[in-house]
Amino acid sequence: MSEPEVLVRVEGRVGRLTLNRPQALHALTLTMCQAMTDALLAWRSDPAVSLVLLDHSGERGFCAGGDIRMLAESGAGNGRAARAFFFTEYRLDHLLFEYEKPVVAILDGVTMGGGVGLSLPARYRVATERTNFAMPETGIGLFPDVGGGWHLPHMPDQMGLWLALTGSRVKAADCELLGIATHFVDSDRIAELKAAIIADPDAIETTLKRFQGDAGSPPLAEHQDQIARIFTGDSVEGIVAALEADGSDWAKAQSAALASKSPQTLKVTLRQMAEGARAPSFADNMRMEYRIAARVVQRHDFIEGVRAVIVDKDNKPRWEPTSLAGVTPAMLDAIFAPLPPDEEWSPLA
Ligand code: QUE
Repeated sequence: MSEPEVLVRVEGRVGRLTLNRPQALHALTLTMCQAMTDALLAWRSDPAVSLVLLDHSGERGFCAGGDIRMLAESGAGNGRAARAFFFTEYRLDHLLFEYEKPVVAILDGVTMGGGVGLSLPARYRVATERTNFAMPETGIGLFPDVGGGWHLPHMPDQMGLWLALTGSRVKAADCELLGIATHFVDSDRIAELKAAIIADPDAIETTLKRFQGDAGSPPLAEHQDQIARIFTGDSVEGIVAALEADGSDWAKAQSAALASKSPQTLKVTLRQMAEGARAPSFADNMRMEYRIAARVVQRHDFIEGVRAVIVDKDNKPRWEPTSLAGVTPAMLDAIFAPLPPDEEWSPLA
């Protein structure tokens, strides 16, 4: 018997979900999403469980994202396994979003893509000095899914759109600034924090206060006004032009980042953020994201992006279309169009 990919158990009155796929930085598989969903459904009505603790095993990283090799292999074929994964993963993200019992997520290390989808719905989100947060999907021709269309536009001063388009990585202090982290605890006190939560889950708020450390000042604050001014409007071309007009070293670095991303994905992402900001509910946003995912996973840029960044690691993806001008409104309309009614995403009943 090999180790389970998620450790599921109840300790005291705490339901504990521990991501346990350290060889892949705990990147999510369908099995992991199903195991977490089953446990959360059982604990929802179990009076013996009063709080859920979400963490990872071992030293490195909370969760790198999804099982991206599987998704690309499936997307190159009939896409069925990829759609099944997204369907189940988004139901899990939604279940966490609607969960009545408090959830505590410990973001002690890499927290990207799918790991963001699991943790942002949690009521308490604990960062450490090892937290490394990003939505890097534009770099592999995917898009910032797992609820990105809902969470990112709700961040202050367009900084969520900046995260989404550039794929930038941020540390704990910026996570506090962005509202990603509710608390900061030094990583060498995390084991003690978990023990304290398990010993008295009802005291979660006072426990977190007692362990609260100092993340330092957020480097992103220096660029907050620039981001608010530049990362706005209804076109990626407009953002690129505003960066050029700004001309600062920081703006040049952002231009270079955008120039390396999939033009298709940049335009998909901007439209996703605009539609997600208007979505009446998280479920409506997830229905939109599932439509996008079902299409994008079978398109050239995702398969090529995974080849260049994950498989061959040459970091030289050949995007198609090659330029923003080549990505037409008709292409975007096809990616965002409703699916046949029997293929649409729906939340768990
Ligand atoms: C964008 C992504 C992912 C990524 C890199 C990107 C992603 C993901 C991984 C990843 C990283 C390390 C692993 C692994 C997967 O990288 O979703 O199995 O060991 O899971 O630029 O979306």
